[in-house]
Amino acid sequence: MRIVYTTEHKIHAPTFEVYEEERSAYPEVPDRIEMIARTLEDNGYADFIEPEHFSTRFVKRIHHPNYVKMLEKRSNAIREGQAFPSYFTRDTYAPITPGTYEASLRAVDTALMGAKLLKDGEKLVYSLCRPPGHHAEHVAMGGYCYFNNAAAAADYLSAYGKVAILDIDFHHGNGTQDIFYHRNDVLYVSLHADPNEKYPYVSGFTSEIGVDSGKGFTKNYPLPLTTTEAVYRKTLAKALLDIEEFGPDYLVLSAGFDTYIKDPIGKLGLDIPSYQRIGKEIATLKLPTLVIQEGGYMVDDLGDIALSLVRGLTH
Ligand code: Q9C
Ligand code: ZN
Repeated sequence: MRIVYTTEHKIHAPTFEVYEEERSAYPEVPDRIEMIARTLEDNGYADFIEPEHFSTRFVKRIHHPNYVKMLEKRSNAIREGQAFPSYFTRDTYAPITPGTYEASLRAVDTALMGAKLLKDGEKLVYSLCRPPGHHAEHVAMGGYCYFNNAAAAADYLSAYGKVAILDIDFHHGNGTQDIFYHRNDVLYVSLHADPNEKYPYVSGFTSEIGVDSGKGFTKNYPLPLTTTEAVYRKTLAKALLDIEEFGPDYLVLSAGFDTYIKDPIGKLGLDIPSYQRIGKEIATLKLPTLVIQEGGYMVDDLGDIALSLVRGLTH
């Protein structure tokens, strides 16, 4: 397994989010990726590669050019503090800091590099993207996300075949859904906490199935907060059937670890060994697979969770 990683994610490090009118510590910290990288390396997954610099043309295929320009300008203009540009943000969970644009571009590069390796014949690649991406919509940031890494990778791969995106982050990937809602060459399937209860609140319902020729190519599986591993895997089996029926050439796995039982933001009934079993089930698809890092906030355990998932995907 190749691992795509760059230290440049560290230049994006917001200090606070706004939550219920109060400032609170920002949970999407650089240590998340460092922990995963170090644990994988210590356990024999040491084939690290730096992402190339891809053209921003790839970003502008999935985000409005004005949005891309805004993020560049606002990041570069800021001297201290954080900005929340009203028109282009969905919530108060994606502050712009001086390093946000550069780091977000490098996260997209990290995803695109993985996509390129898959296109060139690699069977499993793990792109250690940070900041995460699946809440980033065509014209809006939100939920710790600025550019949609998984969407960039899926769009890149769609030139070479049919692509399925399986999103197992705790939260619904409203951004990824938004970007592919009208398309039938990229299937988006998501398992996530019931949006009646959890962020992003306004999307991720079963009634959202796509639009125009994209109708039927979005599939949402909202889960109750009491979901156990058994229920989770039963739902995953349905999602995998959707993917098999679609018959893709590539799989992009939006891997968030905030479904972990000890996660401070998400949490469903999954423990560390659960991820190995989940990985094993996903591997039954026998598809070239690109893992894209999304959320997961229990920093101390993120490495072990990633390792567990990778063991499942590779055995
Ligand atoms: N302070 C991802 O997992 N709500 N984003 C947090 C707690 C926002 C999560 C509220 C959650 C966004 C990529
Ligand atoms: Zn999440």
